[in-house]
Amino acid sequence: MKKIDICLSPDYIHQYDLASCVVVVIDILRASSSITTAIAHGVKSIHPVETLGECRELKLQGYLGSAERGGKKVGGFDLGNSPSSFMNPELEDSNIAMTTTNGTITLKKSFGALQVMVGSFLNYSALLTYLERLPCDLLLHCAGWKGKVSLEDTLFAGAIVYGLKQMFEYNSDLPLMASNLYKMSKDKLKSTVENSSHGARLMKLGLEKDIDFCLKFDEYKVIPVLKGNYITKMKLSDMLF
Ligand code: 3SL
Repeated sequence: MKKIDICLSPDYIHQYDLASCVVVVIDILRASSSITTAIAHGVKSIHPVETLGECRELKLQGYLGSAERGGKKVGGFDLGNSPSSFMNPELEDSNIAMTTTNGTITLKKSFGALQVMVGSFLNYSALLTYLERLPCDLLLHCAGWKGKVSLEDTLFAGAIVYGLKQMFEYNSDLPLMASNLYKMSKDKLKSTVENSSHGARLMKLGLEKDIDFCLKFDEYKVIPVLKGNYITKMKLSDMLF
């Protein structure tokens, strides 16, 4: 039977055999929500990079630059990491280089998997419909915060496990723990996430609207997928079944 597991932070990714599974990268606040929004609004590609220097380099080559550190947009770049900034029609067909505190590192550390995609509440049902039919093992890779575990990412990983019912065998106790967390919190997502450490950090920065948006289910039907070293919209021909 196919197996499902959760990696709670990119610092633990060495414990998993990436080559044998599909990976969903999860950074609910806010990178995976922003990437989903960007791809849904017609951005052609997002190139995740780890450092500000790499992002600057790509900007010099003609990419738009999106850079966030500690929740704030970094000066000198075109965009920060707010989902709403990726709804701009002028971004249609653009190529964006992106660096964020944790999300882009999590993406980079997922390279080498059978397939890597981006998950968020915003594309929850589209993602589940795809994952249900996967012919292989599945790993939910949470971004966390600087190597530590984040409530909102674990919660969303739990929402996926919950939504997939018993289609995958649990490969550790984490799928059960995360789906129990989701079951406990699903009727009070907003207050749960606002009380998380990163939720509180974003609240202090006046970004409550971003939190509200990132917790919306099924705003979009797209699945952002990694092709080579960039993320783009999944097409029928990318599907593994
Ligand atoms: O850690 C990240 O990658 C970001 O998503 C953090 S923030 O929400 O932009 O502060």
